[in-house]
Amino acid sequence: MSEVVKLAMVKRCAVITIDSPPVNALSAAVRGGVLDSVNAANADGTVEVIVIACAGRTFIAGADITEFGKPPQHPRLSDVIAGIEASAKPVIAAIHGTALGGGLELALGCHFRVAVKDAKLGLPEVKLGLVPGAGGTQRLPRAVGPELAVRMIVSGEPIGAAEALERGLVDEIVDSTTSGAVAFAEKVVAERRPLRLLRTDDSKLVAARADRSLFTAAAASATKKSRGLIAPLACADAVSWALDLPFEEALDKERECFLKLLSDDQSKAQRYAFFAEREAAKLRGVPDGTQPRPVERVAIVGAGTMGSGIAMAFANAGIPVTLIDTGAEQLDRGLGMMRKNWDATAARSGIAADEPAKRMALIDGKVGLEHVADADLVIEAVFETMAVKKQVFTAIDAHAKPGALLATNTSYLDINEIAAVTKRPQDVVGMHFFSPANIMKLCEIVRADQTAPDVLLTATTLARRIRKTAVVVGVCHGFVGNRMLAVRGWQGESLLRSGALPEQVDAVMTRFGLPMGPFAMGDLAGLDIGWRSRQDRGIRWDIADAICESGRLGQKTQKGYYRYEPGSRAPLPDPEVERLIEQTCERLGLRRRAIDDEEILERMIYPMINEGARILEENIAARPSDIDVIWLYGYGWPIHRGGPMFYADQVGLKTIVERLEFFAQRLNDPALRPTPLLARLASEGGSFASMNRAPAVG
Ligand code: 3H9
Repeated sequence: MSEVVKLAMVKRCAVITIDSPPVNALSAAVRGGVLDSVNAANADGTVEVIVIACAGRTFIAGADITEFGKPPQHPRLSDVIAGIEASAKPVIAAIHGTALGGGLELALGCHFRVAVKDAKLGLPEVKLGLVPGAGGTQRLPRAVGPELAVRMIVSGEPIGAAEALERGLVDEIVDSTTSGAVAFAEKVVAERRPLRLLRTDDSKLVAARADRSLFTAAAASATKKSRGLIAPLACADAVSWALDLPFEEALDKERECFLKLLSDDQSKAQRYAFFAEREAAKLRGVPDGTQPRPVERVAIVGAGTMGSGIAMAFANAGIPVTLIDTGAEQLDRGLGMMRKNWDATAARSGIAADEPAKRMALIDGKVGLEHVADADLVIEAVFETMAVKKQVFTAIDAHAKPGALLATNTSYLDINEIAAVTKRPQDVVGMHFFSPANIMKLCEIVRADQTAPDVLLTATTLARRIRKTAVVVGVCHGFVGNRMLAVRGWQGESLLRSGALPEQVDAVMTRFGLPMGPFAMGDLAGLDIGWRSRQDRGIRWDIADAICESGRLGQKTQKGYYRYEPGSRAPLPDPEVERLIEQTCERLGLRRRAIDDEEILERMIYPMINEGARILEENIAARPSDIDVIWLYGYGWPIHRGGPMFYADQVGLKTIVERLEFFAQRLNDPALRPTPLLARLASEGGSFASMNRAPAVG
C-alpha cells in the first residue's frame, strides 16, 4: 500500500501492518497509508474483517512529535479515525508494546481491541504539555468510565493489558498480534458481533452524569500535584466535557484546546525535554560497534545513605548487589534502612507485599573490601574526601577482577586523581547519583581523561537499565549540576547581603516552579555540609557562616534560615535570622536596600546560565540540552521551563548578557561578566538551541 503501511490478506481478513521504525509514530505517511488501506479493504468484496497491527517493537506510540509546529499535512488523525469508525466491516486494533497517545486514540476508534499480555495502553500527552487531540478525552471515558479515564489522562501513566481487559479497554488478550488477532477477527465474523462504536456508547457515563461526586474526587486527586502546569488541569476539564457536552461538540473543544496548548511555551519546553533526554543518551567519542561489558553483579562500597540508596536502585532492577562496609554495625544500619524503605513502599501499595523480601534477597551484606572480587562493577560511595577515596580505590584495585568497572560516586572530586592510584585508569569512571538514589532519576556519568569508551558505554547502559537518566560530563569541581548549584548558592548569599530575606528568595523560586526554595532546601539538607566544605577550601560566606556559627544547622536543629516547630518540617520565617543578617551586613559595612522579585529571579538564574556557558566552553558538557537534562532530573527544575539553557533562549541571550553586565558592575563582581561564548551567541543573535542537535521545537 505504501512504504510504511502494508495490506495483506489472511483468508478473508485484511491485515494492515504499520512498519515505520522506531516506534510507528503517526507521520503523515502512516496516517495516509492507514486511511487508504481501510478504504481499500472496505471496497474489496472478499474482505470480511480488518486488523490493524504494527511491525517492530511496538504498536503506534502516538502522533509524530517531530511534525508538531510544522504546517499540518492531510489526512488529519481525526479523519483517519473517522474513516475507521465509518467502516462497514469490523476493524480490530491488535496491540503489542505500547499503544500511546494518538496510537491509543486510533485504537479507540476501532470496533474492537486485542492486546498481548505485556502490552501497555495510555494517553501520555500531558507529559508533553498537551491534552489528547484526536478524541482520546471523549472515547477513553466511554471505554473505561470517567474516573479511571481522568486518572490516566491527567497522569499520563499507561495501564497494563490485564487491567485494560478488566476495565473494558481491550476485548481479549491474545498470544500474538498476528495469528491471535486474526483468530479473534474470525470469531467476530462467525459470531456476527455488532460493531461497537465508542462515540455512541454512553453506558459508562450514565452513573457519573447522575452523580458527579466520584468523578470530581478523581479529577481533584489527579490534578493535586500539577504545580504550575496547565496541561493536567486542561486534561481534567476535557474529560468532564464527556459528561456535559454532545460528542461532536466535545471533540471540537478538545481539538481547540490541543492546538492552544501546542503553541504554549509550556508544551514547547516539555517537548524539548523529551528530545533532550533522548539526545543525552547519544554518546560522543564512542566508536561505532563498541560493546558494553557484561554486568551481572555490582559491589557497592559504603552502606551509608548514598550507598544504600544506590544498592536499592540496582535491586529494584533485579541486579544482585554486594553491599560492603567496614563493620557489621554500619552494614546492619544500611540494610535496616533499605528494608524499612521497601516495607514503607509496600505498605502504601507501591510494590507487591512480597517484593521487600525478594529485593532484600538480592543484597549480600559483607564486611571487608576483598568482597569486591566477584563484581563486574564496583561503585564507591564512601566519605567525600580525597584521602579516603584514594585509600579505598587502592584496595578496590587490589581485589577487583580484571575488566571490572571501578566507579566513584563522588559529587565534586577530581576523578583523574582517584584513577591515578589504580593500575587501570581506563576502567575508572564517575557515577554520580543524587540523593535519595533509589528515587532521583539523574546519574551524571563522569568521563575521566583515560576512561575507555566501552567503560563509558557500560556505565550509561547500566544507568538506563536501572531506569536512570544518564548524562555524560567531564571532570571539574562539582561536574555540571553541583558546579552550577554552587554559583546559585553564592547568589543566594549575595542577595541576602543586598537586602533580600530567605523567605522572599524562596517564594520567588517556588513561584518560578522549583519544588522548594534554595534556603528551605539548605535547611533540609543540613547547613553544616556546605559550611565545612567552605572551611576546607578557605572560603567565607559571612551570612551563611554566621547562621551556622549560631548553632542553626537546619531542620535537624529546628533552626536554620527558618525556624521549625517540633515535629514539623514547615519553614517559618524567623526575626532572629533577619537580625543576624542585618548585624553581619553592618559588620561588613554593607547598606541593605529593598530588592524586588525580578532582581531576585535574575540574580539567581542568569549567573547559573553563565556558568552553564562556561561549562560548554570547557567541554564539560557536550551540549546545552545535556545541562538542561541534568537540572530537570537532578535538581527539580520545572519541566515546563525546559531547563536553564532552554530558559535562557526564551528570555533572550541579549537580555541575559545586558543584565549580567549590569550586575557585575553594580555588585562589583567580575565573576558575573558574561562568558565569551554567551557574549558571542548574544551578539550574533544566536541561541543555545543552535548548539543542540535535538530538533527545534516550534
Ligand atoms: C500525541 O499522540 C498527540 C495526539 O493526541 C493528537 C494528535 C493530533 N514521535 O524513547 P525511545 C523517537 S502526542 C516521534 O528512546 P523507548 C525518539 O525520539 C504523542 N518520535 O525508546 C527516539 O528517537 P531517536 C504521545 C518519537 O523504547 C526513538 O523514537 N505519545 C516518538 O525507550 C526511540 O524512543 C508519546 O508521548 C513520537 N511520538 O521508548 C509517546 N516517540 O532514537 C512518546 C518516540 O532518534 N514516546 N520517538 O532518539 C515514548 O514514550 C517512548 O519513546 C516509547 C519507547 C515508550 C514509545
